[in-house]
Amino acid sequence: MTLKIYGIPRSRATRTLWMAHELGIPFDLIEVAPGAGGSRKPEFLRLNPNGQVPFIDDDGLILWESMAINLYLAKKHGAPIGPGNLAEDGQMTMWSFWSVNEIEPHASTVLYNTAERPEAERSTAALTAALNALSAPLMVLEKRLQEGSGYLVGRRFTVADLNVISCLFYLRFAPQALAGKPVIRAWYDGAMARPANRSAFALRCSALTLALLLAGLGPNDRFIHRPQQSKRPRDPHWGSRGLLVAGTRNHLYRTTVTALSRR
Ligand SMILES: N[C@@H](CCC(=O)N[C@@H](CS)C(=O)NCC(=O)O)C(=O)O
Repeated sequence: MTLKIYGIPRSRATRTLWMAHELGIPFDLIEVAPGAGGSRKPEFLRLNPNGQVPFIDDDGLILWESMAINLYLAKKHGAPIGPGNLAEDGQMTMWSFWSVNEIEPHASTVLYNTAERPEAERSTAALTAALNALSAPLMVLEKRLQEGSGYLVGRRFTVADLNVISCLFYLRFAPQALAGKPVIRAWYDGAMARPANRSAFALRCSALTLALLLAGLGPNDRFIHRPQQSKRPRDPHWGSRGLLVAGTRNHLYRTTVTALSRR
């Protein structure tokens, strides 16, 4: 049975979509928006009791947690993007755990306080503290990439790079975070330019994704306040070119418009 990926590109599901594109495997994207109007509906809570996306159904195997999903797919399909042996498996797991523990919480704080929250709710103190907290792990990353010829594991692009970059993505409105880190910068830019990344990320800008994002909002979702935002910095992965690519790529997906149709 074809792999089913639940989520929308404007969520952590992008990580899984990127992975699926890297592997070149067929999949169905079941477009479920995060939130009360989507992932927290009873039919989806039965599949992921956490009420979040992404989750997958791989021939009856239900998995949630974006990093675990990507590592599962990596192991299932193996090298080059997955591990070629147990040692690589360990290293890929290590970097993935490291990114959710050492990078993602602080990088999320950076995102909230540079773009995601309405300006009035942003905290300079929280932003500064998060950037400070990232300083040591980013040095670790810079050093590793220098030693590993620009990659984390096996001197090639793997799920480890993909998973870590998926967390670094939250720093896109705070370029100062990567100032003085030329190796990370080059590695990040190279990964974001990969055709598989382009295919997955292009859909973040599609009209359908945006409609579904709105459809997922429930009365308790804080995103409901977004219209109050006056200044949202330009998203480097957003723009007319993205919309064009999204339009032409849409046909590649066999899409079930779940969140909208069930509202
Ligand atoms: N640790 C989880 C986090 C998943 C998560 O927080 N997903 C968000 C979208 S990016 C979500 O579904 N939020 C909806 C909600 O919590 O109601 C993962 O990496 O998969």
